[in-house]
Amino acid sequence: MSYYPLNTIPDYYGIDQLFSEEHLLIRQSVRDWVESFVMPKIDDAAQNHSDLPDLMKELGKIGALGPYIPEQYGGSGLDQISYGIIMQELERGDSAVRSAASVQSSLVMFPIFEYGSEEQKNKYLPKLATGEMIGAFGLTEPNHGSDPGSMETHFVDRGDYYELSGAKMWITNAPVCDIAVVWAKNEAGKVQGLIVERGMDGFETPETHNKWSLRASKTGELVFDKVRIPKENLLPNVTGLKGPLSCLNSARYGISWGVIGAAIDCYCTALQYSKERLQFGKPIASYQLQQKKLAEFVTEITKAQLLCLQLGRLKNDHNATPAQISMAKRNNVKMAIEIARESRQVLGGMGIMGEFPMMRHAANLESVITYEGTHDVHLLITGMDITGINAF
Ligand code: TGC
Ligand code: FAD
Repeated sequence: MSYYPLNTIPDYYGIDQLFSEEHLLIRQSVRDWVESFVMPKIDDAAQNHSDLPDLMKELGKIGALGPYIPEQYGGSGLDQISYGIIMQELERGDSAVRSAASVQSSLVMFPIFEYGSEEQKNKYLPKLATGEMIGAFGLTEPNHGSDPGSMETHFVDRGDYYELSGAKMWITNAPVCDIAVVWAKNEAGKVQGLIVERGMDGFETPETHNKWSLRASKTGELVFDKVRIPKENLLPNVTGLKGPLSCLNSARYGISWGVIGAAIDCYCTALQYSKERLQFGKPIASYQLQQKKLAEFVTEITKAQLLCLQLGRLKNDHNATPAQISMAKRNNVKMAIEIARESRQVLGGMGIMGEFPMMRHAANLESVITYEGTHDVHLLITGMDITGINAF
């Protein structure tokens, strides 16, 4: 259970009036699920560096996996604003929960739906939508993070099959994945996507231990030692870096919404605590310095909500540009991490304790500000967009 009454979750500008009945129903059902499934267990999971049991199947049951994928393939056929709302509610619980849903939806189901053959869609999407199958997305490598175009992982055509060699690093859900969508260079040096299945000879997924961030999420490597990939596992309908980068557009959009949830959890906790905690004979909420923090939190959350709503509308119309998505990802993650850090101070010493969410969110957001393009990479994308000059 959350520490604060759920009716204190802010809608300062009446943005709810701009959502449809369906949007509000979706939000309520995901919010209820987070209260019952995530909130009671998340501190233990993060403290113990373990994931929430059956998380992916539970996410499948509430329709959080591939919400915008057509129902024909097991998705829910929802719009982009619904997808954003789901991400916001999940990340109010924990960034690890949103990460699980966004990797599965935007980085595994999306490329298979968008670039896969009909056989690939029918084989993988329904099982990914229920969480019966867990997917991972391999783009980053030990030597190439912000610059994925220089990747070394490659495959060669051996006649009956492709032979894949190389390694990916920092991969969400690698240790527990059943399949991985892996981006690698063909013999012409062009990037293509391959679906690699657990159990293929030469494919290993060692776990990355001792993270201080996203502790309720499994992270690891994908290692390929001359793995034989059946030819039918190549994604046939995209070649070039735009393949993986288009998946990132969808995931970054979801993160822009998601981190608002983490900020809300911190703000609502700080607001409630500040009204209960007495110092010098008065609630600390009565002091101007604390009010300044709280007022700034709700202002920043409201601005982020409006940014996401308009971005969602653009996305529904297929008009959102990658640079617009970069702006929202960068702005909103920074907003959330600052609220997590500052709101911890409102709780004084209690703010460092696991029974309150701030330290967990702040630590998680250190990953979120780095993955899916770092804070600085997104600034350079905006810079390039407005000046026409590439500063990478
Ligand atoms: P550049 O030459 O600019 O572009 C190469 C080709 O790609 C096209 N393109 C895009 N297409 C679709 N969407 C986008 N956002 C695109 N950005 C670029 C571009 O038009 C071009 O197409 P074509 O047809 O001309 O070939 O590429 P570059 O090598 O200079 O790099 C550009 C840069 C730095 C912006 C890009 O590589 C980048 O975004 N780097 C950051 C890497 C990143 O975000 N990695 C994320 C890994 S996945 C992850 O973190 C998952 S965490 C999940 C979780 O747990 O939630
Ligand atoms: P680097 O690229 O080495 O960057 C280091 C620093 O240099 C950064 O501050 C960066 O902004 C800066 N920098 C780089 N280039 C420039 C430049 N041109 N100008 C100025 N500054 C620059 N990847 C996946 O493929 N799949 C996943 O599922 C996935 N999950 C992840 C989960 C976690 C928990 C984490 C932490 C990462 C995950 N990643 C994943 C990887 C993530 O996308 C990368 O960490 C990220 O893209 C940055 O790459 P890097 O860590 O190699 O940093």
